Amino acid sequence: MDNAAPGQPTTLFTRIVARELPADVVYEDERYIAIRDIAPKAPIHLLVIPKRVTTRLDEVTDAAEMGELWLTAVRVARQHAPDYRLLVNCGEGGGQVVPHTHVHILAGWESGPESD
Ligand code: DGP
Repeated sequence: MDNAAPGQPTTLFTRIVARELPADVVYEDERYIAIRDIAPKAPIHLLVIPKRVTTRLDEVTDAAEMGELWLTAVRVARQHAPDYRLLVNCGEGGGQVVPHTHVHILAGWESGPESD
């Protein structure tokens, strides 16, 4: 499936969307892809990635787009676990490494996030 907006910058994640790099894809629609994180920090660790490239979450200024991102993250999370944590790292100082907006889904602990 193509990127939602042709001519946008290439990122690690657009290369995954374009299938130029391998990934374990757990969900995809016209505007989003969800993959398993390559270095999981929880028994279930997924990334929900908008195909329209923004560098970081606070560049998403449209309320509908912001809402759709979170609704998609919730929907994907619920497909994998009854309880979960959603997390966004925003900027290097916030722990962001890949400069393409994404929501982490963390789940699957036996008794909550601090149990591992
Ligand atoms: P962040 O720090 O919020 O930018 O998170 C980036 C995440 O992306 C980090 O948890 C590791 C993951 N990641 C990095 N490179 C790859 C990759 O090539 N494939 C997959 N599936 N995940 C990756």
